[in-house]
Amino acid sequence: MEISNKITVPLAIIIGFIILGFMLDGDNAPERVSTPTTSPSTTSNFILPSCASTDCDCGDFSTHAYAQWFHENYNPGDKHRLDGNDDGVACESLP
Ligand SMILES: [Ca+2]
Repeated sequence: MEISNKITVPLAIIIGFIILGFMLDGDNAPERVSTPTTSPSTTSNFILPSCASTDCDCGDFSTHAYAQWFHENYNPGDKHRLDGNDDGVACESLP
């Protein structure tokens, strides 16, 4: 009995403080979660070259990034043959 009282009494005090803490916490208003409406831009600065409808060569692109962008988005199956060694990197020779 003595042991259980030594445990339950402090426990009751702690629970009392917790309940009191909730009661004194007047800020029960639900916090508004701001939902950003802006989505990350997925658009690219590159413009589809006119050769896209015919046949593009590495010479039609000014930079490797430009050729790579075209290769990944508009060159299915490497139909323009920009990736001769088929390693997924188009026009390695371009800067
Ligand atoms: Ca390549």
